[in-house]
Amino acid sequence: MGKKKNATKLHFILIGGKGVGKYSLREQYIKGWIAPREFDAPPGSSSQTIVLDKKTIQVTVSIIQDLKSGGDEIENCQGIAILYNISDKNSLEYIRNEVIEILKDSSSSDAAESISRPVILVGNKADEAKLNRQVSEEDGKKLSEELECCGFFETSATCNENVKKAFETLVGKVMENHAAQNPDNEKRKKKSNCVIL
Ligand SMILES: Nc1nc2c(ncn2[C@@H]2O[C@H](COP(=O)(O)OP(=O)(O)OP(=O)(O)O)[C@@H](O)[C@H]2O)c(=O)[nH]1
Ligand SMILES: [Mg+2]
Repeated sequence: MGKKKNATKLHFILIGGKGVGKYSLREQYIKGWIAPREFDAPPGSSSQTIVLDKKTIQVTVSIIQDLKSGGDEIENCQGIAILYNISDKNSLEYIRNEVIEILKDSSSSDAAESISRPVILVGNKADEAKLNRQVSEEDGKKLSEELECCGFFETSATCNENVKKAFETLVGKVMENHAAQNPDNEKRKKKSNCVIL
């Protein structure tokens, strides 16, 4: 459709430990589809076009399965969603022990400072909170503050809770940064629109 022609293209990545719900969260956000429990997820990325604040944005979401070989995608993305599973405390430890290190720029020793793209922290499987919670909301918040995330959300991919809100916070933050970095572009666009009209 013509609408897609001028879409801003954003590429996000999902990172997290085994079975935290990376595929389910992505499918829920992009397709509104709940993956069956034992579904063998195909590799690759998934996209959708959204309109936020009157801007058309094509959001592509890729899953990083292997931290060691995902370097290029991590380097080139505009936003990162780090996932853990609230019913598996090892999945939070995995972020502390493996993920933070991979996201760091070699130039800085401070974890938060060195992650230059917007990051959200997502505690998935919130629907299991009553029966199986192993990570408190406080501990999730604490980690998100340490990493200076632009958002922290407990989500349920299965029940479609907070999924859209989490991704759109990331989209909003990236767009805000773009606008702050290119204030002239925004003005110029508005001006040229006036001339055309
Ligand atoms: N209760 C509950 N189960 C979920 C949720 N999201 C995913 N699951 C289940 O968790 C399991 C793993 O989900 P996936 O989406 O395959 O997770 P993944 O992170 O891609 O898994 P790997 O690729 O194996 O690391 C599946 O059985 C899903 O049905 C959720 O929000 N709530
Ligand atoms: Mg998967």
